[in-house]
Amino acid sequence: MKDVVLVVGSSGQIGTELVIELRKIYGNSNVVASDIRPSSEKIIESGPFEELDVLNEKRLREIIKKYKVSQVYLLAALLSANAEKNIEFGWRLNIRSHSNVLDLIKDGLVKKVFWPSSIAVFGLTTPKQNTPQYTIMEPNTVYGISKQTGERWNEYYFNKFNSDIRSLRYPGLIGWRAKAGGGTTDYAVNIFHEAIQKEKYECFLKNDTILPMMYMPDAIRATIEIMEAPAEKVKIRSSYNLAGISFTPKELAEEIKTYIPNFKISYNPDFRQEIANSWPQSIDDSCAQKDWGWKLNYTLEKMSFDMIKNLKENN
Ligand code: AKB
Repeated sequence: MKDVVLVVGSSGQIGTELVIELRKIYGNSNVVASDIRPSSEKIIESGPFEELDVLNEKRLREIIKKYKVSQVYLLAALLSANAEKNIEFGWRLNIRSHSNVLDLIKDGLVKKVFWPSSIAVFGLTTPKQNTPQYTIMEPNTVYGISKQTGERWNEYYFNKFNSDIRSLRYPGLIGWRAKAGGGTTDYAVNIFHEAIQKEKYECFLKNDTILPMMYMPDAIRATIEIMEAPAEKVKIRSSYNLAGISFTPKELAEEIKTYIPNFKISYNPDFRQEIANSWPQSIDDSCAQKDWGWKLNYTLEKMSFDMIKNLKENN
């Protein structure tokens, strides 16, 4: 019998793409999409969708029982920029959603959980280049602190209760199916939309801000690969570094200009600059490569080509 999977946060940037891929693997009726907001037509029409506020533990448990769910992907969260604007809700959502889902696995209701961490777990005192898996971690954003707390809980639940929780420290994610939602790395998604629609973009980060990013097909593949890996290969139970590709807004704009020659970028840094300054510029993901065979596919060039092609064809 195939596993039944619940995706919490199916209307967001990752959920929109992950549900489609998981339905190809597990079958449409075995992947339950859920969100507090409606999901895309493609998701609602191709399989089950449940309205869910993940803070409502009773309703979460009802859905788990109704579909006999065995795996949960928890994607609901307030990202770095939005959490700074609403610190109490950011903390409550990010922490409570995580513990509601971890308790499902502790209570034996589900077998496996995926929970995303982020490069936001690092801070100003972390080495910025080739940031190691194990290093100083002093995050200074609500989002980063909540992710670091979550990582500690993941490892604690694994050691104490043998809970099979798997996690990746995502870099900034770039995809064409859904808009980015409230992060510091959102510029790298917005720039493509505005380049195509208006041939210009005002960036909220400085031109030379280097951040690690990843194209969504790589991120979705990494997520499914770590979830499908034999349990003994998942040696790190807090969260794995994922490197992606590191570039600046200026370099991305140059790449976009090869397809849209009239494209113009200007810079007007805001509060998100400070968040970006506290994050690593490049990441060492050799543990993910060694433990469960992770390999990146998309370069900056390949990603930009694919983003522009898909945005033009699908708008
Ligand atoms: C954000 O910018 O907040 C997120 C992240 C790096 O986790 N994209």
